[in-house]
Amino acid sequence: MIETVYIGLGSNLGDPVRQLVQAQAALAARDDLDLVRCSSLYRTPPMGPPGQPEYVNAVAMLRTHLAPEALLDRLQAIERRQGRVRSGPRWGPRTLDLDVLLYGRHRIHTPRLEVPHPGIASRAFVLVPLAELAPELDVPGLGRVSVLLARVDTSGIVRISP
Ligand code: A4P
Ligand code: MG
Repeated sequence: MIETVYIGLGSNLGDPVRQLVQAQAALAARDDLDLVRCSSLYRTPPMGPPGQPEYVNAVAMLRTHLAPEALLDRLQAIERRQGRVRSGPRWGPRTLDLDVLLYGRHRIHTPRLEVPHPGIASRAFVLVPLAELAPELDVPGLGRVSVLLARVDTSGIVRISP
C-alpha cells in the first residue's frame, strides 16, 4: 500500500539552509520513497527556549510503501548523518529535525509516533509550508490546512527560496 506522507524539516544550527537542502537530497536519493514535492524554505522565529537562532523550515511531500516506524527509522538515520545530537533541552537548537506530520489519513499513537504530529494545528512554521503544498488537505481530526493556517500568527515568517 503506497501512502502520501508529509514531512516537516527544521534546522537552526550548522548553516540551516544547507542542512535542509542536504536533507532533501538525502530523501530524494532513497529508493524506498518518492520525493514528490518540496515547499519553499522559510525563515521562522524560534518556538521554545529564548536566545536560540532563527530556524529554517520546509515541508516535503513523499509517497512510500514504508510502514510508519520504518519511515521514522530512515528519517532518524538522516538526522544522525547530519550531526544531530539528542542531548540539548526539549525544543532547543538542532542541526536537523525531521517530523512525520501526516501519514495518509492514518492516526497513529505508539510510543515512538504520534501522527498527525501534535504540533500541526498550532505551529505556523509547519502550516505555512504545508499550505504552500496542500492548502485543501484535510488533517484527520483537525480540519483543512488553510483553515488551520488562518488561526495562527504567521508574523516573522519569511520565504527565502522558491
Ligand atoms: N515522535 C513522536 N511522534 C513523532 C512524529 N510524528 N515525527 C518521537 C517524528 N518523531 C516523532 O523527537 C523525539 C521523539 O519523538 C522521537 O524519538 C520520536 O520517536 P526528537 O526529534 O528527538 O525530539 P525533539 O524534536 O527535540 O522534540 P520534539 O518535541 O519533537 O520537538 P519538535 O516538536 O520537533 O520541536 N521553532 C521553529 N521556528 N521551527 C522549528 O522547526 N522545532 C522545534 C522542535 C522547536 N522550535 C522550533 C522548531
Ligand atoms: Mg522531532
